[in-house]
Amino acid sequence: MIALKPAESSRRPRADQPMIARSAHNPIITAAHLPFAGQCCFNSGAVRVGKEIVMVLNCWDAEWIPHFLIARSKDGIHFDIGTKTIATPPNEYPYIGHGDGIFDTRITTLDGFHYITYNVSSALGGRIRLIRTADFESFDDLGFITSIDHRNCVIFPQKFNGLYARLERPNGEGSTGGDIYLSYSPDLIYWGKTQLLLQKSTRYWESEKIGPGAPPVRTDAGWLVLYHGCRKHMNGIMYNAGAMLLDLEDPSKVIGKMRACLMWPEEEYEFRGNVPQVVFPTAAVAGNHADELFVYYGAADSSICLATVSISALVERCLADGPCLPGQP
Ligand code: BMA
Repeated sequence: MIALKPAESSRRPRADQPMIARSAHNPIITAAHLPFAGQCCFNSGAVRVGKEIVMVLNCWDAEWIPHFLIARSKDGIHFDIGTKTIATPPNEYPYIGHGDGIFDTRITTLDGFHYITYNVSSALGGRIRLIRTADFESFDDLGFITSIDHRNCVIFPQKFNGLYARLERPNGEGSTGGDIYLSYSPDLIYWGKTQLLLQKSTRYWESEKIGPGAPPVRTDAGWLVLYHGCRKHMNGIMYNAGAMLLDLEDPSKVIGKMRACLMWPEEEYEFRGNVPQVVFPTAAVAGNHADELFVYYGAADSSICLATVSISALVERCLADGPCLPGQP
């Protein structure tokens, strides 16, 4: 007779990624928390405003119509979710009724405002749109800030030589793109001086495409950027998370980058959902002490999760691994 052993938890410590810890409360926001009958919520931006964390919660109702709701939390885990949606997909071709509608919010606090970027689906490809708010009570729609076929746009919380800066990924994967670019703007609306920042494929776990995840976090050693990196395998595409460090004065310089994946799907809630095997970071905000980051990420396109990470450990790891660019061992 075979003796059956109890199942082991998949939350086992790993020697190669000691710095990221998933919250025991995960998933922290699911469809069950929504103020209406909903399908799911995922990939939502967040910022710290004083003692609160404010999230622009991206969720879909029972008719699969997208909503952006304002959610607030004192501990970063339990959120009070508002009922008023702050954005809806444009009501005309090529946007109306297409795909997920509006999704992937990110927030950057800059010059006394909070800027919310998000993706808008269309029959011709996705675009990025921008909202500005001072208080998360009233909102200005600043319109589209990219042409067709862009996604994953994060704005730096600081200007460089008088210009705003953002990281973005023109759409595409496989042989047709999937790399991260840096652009500048005098006014957050018109963008240019675009240059390639980081190509996919420096490591297998990020071989299919990469894209900026959370808006950059300023540290003494450089800009810490969490991003997603995907690999294609026999059962689809797996979304992992990585980290890189950019020069403080010149963010076009990658000064460090983790060789290993920071985080990859391991838990059941990251494997079971609308799109299995997805961890998708969208926010990195100050945690409970000076060295802690709260990382918010979407899991399996179905729920929102929290992980904590030590800023200094992440910075040290990026610097120790070096720029780690394509073609370098
Ligand atoms: C990306 C985005 C994300 C999503 C991911 C996995 O292209 O659309 O919203 O989490 O795919 O489906």
